[in-house]
Amino acid sequence: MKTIFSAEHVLQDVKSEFYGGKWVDAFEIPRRAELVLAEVKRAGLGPVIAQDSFGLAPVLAVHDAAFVHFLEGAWEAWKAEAGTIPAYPNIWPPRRSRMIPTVRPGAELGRYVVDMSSPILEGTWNAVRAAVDCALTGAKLINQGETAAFALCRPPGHHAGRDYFGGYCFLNNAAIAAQYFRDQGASRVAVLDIDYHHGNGTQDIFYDRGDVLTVSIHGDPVQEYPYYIGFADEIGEGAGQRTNLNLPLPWGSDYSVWNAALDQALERIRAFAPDRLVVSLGVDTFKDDPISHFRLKEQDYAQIGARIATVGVPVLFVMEGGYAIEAIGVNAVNVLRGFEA
Ligand code: Q9C
Ligand code: ZN
Repeated sequence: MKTIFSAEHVLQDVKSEFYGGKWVDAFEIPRRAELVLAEVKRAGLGPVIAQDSFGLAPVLAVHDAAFVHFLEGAWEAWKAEAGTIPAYPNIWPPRRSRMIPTVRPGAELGRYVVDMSSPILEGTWNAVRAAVDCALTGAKLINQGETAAFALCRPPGHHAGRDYFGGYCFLNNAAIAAQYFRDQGASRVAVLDIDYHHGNGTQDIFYDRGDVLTVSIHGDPVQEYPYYIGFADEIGEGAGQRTNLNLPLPWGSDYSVWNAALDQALERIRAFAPDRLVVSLGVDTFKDDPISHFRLKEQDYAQIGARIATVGVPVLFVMEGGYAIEAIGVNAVNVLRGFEA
């Protein structure tokens, strides 16, 4: 399969993360994507191509316009007040706030970001747009007849909602691609999120819609980011009733436990009979991941890919998390090779 990769990902280059009450070396770093790319090439997965430009229309089909324009101008507004230091919030709106716009960049940041893991830097907007274009280019390839494509997106996207960002994510690459499939004629689209963390942004975006099935296997939100959302009783609402499936698992889950959840996920996806499948491909389920607590091994990822292939619909793989960087390439590419085997 083809891999879509943009060199512009390096523009999102965070040095430190506030983690466990301390500033530590950042986990979501440019080297992640470079190592996945190196393994794609080493393994001979297929051609690596650049992204096309799709503009903002497909982004605005998913995200709130004021939010998108905030992200677009956030660095310049912040720089004018704070200078060229990373833009972090130090305040968030309390529940029942009226959300009246302010003229202060820090207050606007707190309005839109949910945590401290996703600072805005000078190059953030360009990196984010390139990642979206990688996902859309993969979707376009599939619409042209490819059975699968790998959008090597960075920064990741699945924690970004219609009007918020966080968890290293800014715009929701997978959700934008899923909506693009709908707008280009697919009747039903499924999103399978196998990142260790719940795909809260994707769930939220499609929660009241019956045309996009969202399924996520993830660390139980009583223990894990993004907390607050991702519980098993969240099934969708309105027209989206029963088109959201959450499969939370406890810390320490190994592949036998995880694979049983995948059984349920695939059964639901097959019953939905989608025209297209988007896989939010995080490999932070790996046993050595520094911020996660599942126990999957290198070889398990090939099994996952093979099992996803049994659904028998075209699949767009979209890169999400994975922070054990010495293994991220092998684990991600094992899914893709397992799919093709
Ligand atoms: N103590 C992705 O994998 N920090 N995002 C959690 C928990 C945020 C992960 C800290 C983790 C976000 C795309
Ligand atoms: Zn994750």
